[in-house]
Amino acid sequence: MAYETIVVEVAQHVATIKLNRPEALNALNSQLLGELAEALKAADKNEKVRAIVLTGSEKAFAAGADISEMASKSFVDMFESDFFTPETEMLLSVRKPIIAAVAGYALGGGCELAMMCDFIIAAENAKFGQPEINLGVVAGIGGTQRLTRFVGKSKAMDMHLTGRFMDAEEAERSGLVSRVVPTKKLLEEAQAAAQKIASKSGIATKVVKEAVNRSYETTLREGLLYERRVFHALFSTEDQKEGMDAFLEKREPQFRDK
Ligand code: CO8
Repeated sequence: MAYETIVVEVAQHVATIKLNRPEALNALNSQLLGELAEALKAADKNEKVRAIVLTGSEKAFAAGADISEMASKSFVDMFESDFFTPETEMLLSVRKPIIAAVAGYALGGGCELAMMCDFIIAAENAKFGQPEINLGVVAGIGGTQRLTRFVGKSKAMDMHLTGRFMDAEEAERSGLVSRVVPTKKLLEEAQAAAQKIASKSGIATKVVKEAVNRSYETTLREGLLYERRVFHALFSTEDQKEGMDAFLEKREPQFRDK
């Protein structure tokens, strides 16, 4: 499918989806989010793809929801269209791991989009923020909930209430991002991480994703029970036998997702 606001490339079992509205710092409008949802669905179905990298430009991952598209909307418009819920729910339904590779601005909906991915690798020039307060609104696709879980109440309140930005170093220190890399190397590092994931058992990576995400949704006791059951269940796979045999035979495993 031909996209106008994103660019998709598949190489070495990794789909790289690049947000591409440079004239608006990748602001998220309905066309972009629709195309992103389509591309994610296609990548999740594509047997050649085993991991996904979502990125933007060096200047902006995404500077938030498109303000020019939203400005004149009424409550009824937002409510009836369930503004961007179906598109963003699509991202949450993807079963393959998604890495957000963030350079430049990740603001408002852009920060929220990055937080919906499985982990974030930040470039040294990354800037995260939830500046919706400056527009007289609040975050709308998870910013008050997810940022709080990542960085704790105090920093989340600070960012949401003052609208200040967090740089890459603070984001790493606060647990928002998994690592910070030189800006010029961002895509290379994110793709290398995705290729590493792609070399694992596709069953185990999907189970990891489900289990870690479950830790946000349930009690510790239920989460531990779930983990124990899926750990036991993986002993029914050929990949478990292959992984453990390969270790004992001192060779690289050849996983077959079976
Ligand atoms: N929407 C629309 N256009 C934008 C946006 C945006 N969010 N951000 C930047 N642009 C446009 C600018 O209007 C400008 O266009 P033009 O050249 O035609 O005037 C172009 O991008 C370049 O921007 P600037 O000239 O402002 O660039 P600077 O380097 O001076 O500043 C900033 C960069 C600091 C990022 C600045 O552009 C800015 O503050 N942008 C707005 C950030 C913001 O408030 N984001 C939150 C938006 S609200 C939101 O995300 C709510 C999420 C709720 C859920 C939605 C689901 C997706």
